[in-house]
Amino acid sequence: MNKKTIEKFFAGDTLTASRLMSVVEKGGADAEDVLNTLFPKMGRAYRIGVTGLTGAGKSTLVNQLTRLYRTRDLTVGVVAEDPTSPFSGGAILGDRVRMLDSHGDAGVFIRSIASRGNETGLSQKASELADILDAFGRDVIFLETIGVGQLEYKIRYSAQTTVVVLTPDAGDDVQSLKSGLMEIGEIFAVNKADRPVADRFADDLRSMLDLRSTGDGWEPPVVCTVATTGEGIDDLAKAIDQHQSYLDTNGLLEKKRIDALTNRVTIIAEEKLREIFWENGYIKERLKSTLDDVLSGTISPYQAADKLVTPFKHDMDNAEGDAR
Ligand SMILES: Nc1nc2c(ncn2[C@@H]2O[C@H](COP(=O)(O)OP(=O)(O)O)[C@@H](O)[C@H]2O)c(=O)[nH]1
Ligand SMILES: [Mg+2]
Repeated sequence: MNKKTIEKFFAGDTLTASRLMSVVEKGGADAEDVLNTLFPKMGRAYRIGVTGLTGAGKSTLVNQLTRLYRTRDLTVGVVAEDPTSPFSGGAILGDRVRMLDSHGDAGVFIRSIASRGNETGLSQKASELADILDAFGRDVIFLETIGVGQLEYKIRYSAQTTVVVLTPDAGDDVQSLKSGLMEIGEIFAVNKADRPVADRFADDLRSMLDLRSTGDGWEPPVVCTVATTGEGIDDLAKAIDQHQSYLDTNGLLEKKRIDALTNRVTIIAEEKLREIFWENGYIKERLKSTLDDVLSGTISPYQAADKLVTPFKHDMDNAEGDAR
């Protein structure tokens, strides 16, 4: 990264920040360089994960919360995953439009990433874009992610507080909700509470959460919201404040930081290992010959895979021996 870019970034130039985020989004060596250079300045922002199914009202809620945080004079960054439209392959326009509310306010920086089908990679990208906003000096960063299955589990590692957004959809009861979402929620927003069944849904959710034991002793509150009108937003913000001070007074912020960084290093190391493996000439060569053996029925896929990884395992065993 050149010195001038770094200077401009730290002087608060949004165009430079935006450019660096594009570099990070693309990935590769340049992205690594940016993330390495900015790393010492990361870790100051408070990150709030907002997750839930598409259409639950996450963007609308984030918009309302952003407005509220701005009245507290906090600067805000938003990283939002856009669901990919099956027709255009791009981000659905509506999502961006709804977020336009805060445009023109230099204290709000919104960045959306279109999901490209690579969902595990996406959460990491979202975290890395949040890292940039963190280094850029934003006080609060919202990470809006689409919670599906296992994937949102990873989000927990990059946010201090995770808000799960649910809707009281007709015919849906709490039990049928994806368990993954239930596990990661530190605060539950029952949005679209203008629907008649919302109160019952919230009660069901509360009694279900009562049965759940949380590892860190925090009892996740359930807050009813109507994101379109702003009803319940104050309560939601209050719940976030309470969670933040809970983490703070119980020394859990540091624990989250350790978990997050451990998770990050692990993921990156695995990625690098995979890359090194498949770029290796010997492996490329060996893959062909072992595949021939599998195709002819001489060895099984497991045996073939063993043949590929054995030399690496030897090297690692040696390294382990040397370390002792
Ligand atoms: N009736 C009602 N509609 C809402 C509410 N919150 C969001 N919506 C609408 O639900 C749709 C999806 O909202 P959006 O924020 O884009 O959801 P996301 O996909 O989770 O980000 C939009 O048409 C919103 O206007 C709410 O509390 N009540
Ligand atoms: Mg959205």
